[in-house]
Amino acid sequence: MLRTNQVESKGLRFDKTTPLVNRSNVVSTVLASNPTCGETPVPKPLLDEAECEEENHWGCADGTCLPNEYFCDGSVDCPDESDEGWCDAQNDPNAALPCETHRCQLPDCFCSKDGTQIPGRLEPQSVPQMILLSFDDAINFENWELFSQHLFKGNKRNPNGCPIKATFFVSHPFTNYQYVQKLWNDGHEIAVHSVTHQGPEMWWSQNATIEDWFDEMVGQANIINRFASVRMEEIRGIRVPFLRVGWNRQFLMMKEFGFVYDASMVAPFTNPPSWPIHWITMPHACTGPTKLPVTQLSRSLGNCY
Ligand SMILES: [Ca+2]
Ligand SMILES: [Zn+2]
Repeated sequence: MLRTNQVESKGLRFDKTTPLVNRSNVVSTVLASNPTCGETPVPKPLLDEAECEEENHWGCADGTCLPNEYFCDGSVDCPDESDEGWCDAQNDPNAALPCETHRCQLPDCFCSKDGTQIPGRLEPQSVPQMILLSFDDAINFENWELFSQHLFKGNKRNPNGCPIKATFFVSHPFTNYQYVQKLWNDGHEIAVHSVTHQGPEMWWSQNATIEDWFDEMVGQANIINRFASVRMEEIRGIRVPFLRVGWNRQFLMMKEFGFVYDASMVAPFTNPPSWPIHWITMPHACTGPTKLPVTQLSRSLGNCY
């Protein structure tokens, strides 16, 4: 049970007994606003037009040269704030380039224009099928019987004879951590799905700051560690509520904390379905943690994330 000592951080409120989020490593962020009526517009950065001497450096609007990864990383670095003033998911100088298969060659790069190509030009019939079973939201008495008495009773097995396991992306409201601990002890993976699961949906993509991302995801990792005794180093993945991927700020938080994968991106319904990696419209810089896209296999299933 969580209790006493209510603490507030911007956009997030939860009870705790001791600090659950270690803020010493948190990158402080003030995103400059894009120019709007009545405000002094943030000047546009020069980027490669600044002709910086050092390799991989770009120019702020005032000519200051900085490493190119500082542009649109969610924290202000240029003296004139121009590195963060012209950024969104469509305008990011570090965004992944469009797929050009002749320039993107293994082992350094792989892309597929329609999402159906398999690395190494393998045929689908010769690639072993692997099924990832995952669930998100609360774990409590309402779904415990389904998990313990039906899906994971031990009678469904892999080809090698081992019982099947799943990944549970756990959000805090209504979760009973006794069940989370039991699932982990039984060999399932426990991962993070935020503390609040708050709406509106687009808050996750557009408004959440890096500090909000730390509060929500690292905060939930700490809660799982404390109340379900799951080892911190074994909490590796996150899924964003409503699958609303959070652009660079989400991935910067993941990199800083050490989350190794995200499972929030959705590949649209196609037949044949998209091969697992489908990068063409990835809305953030092409670095950092692995992405495990969620592929829609049927139109008939409801969507409730
Ligand atoms: Ca920056
Ligand atoms: Zn959810």
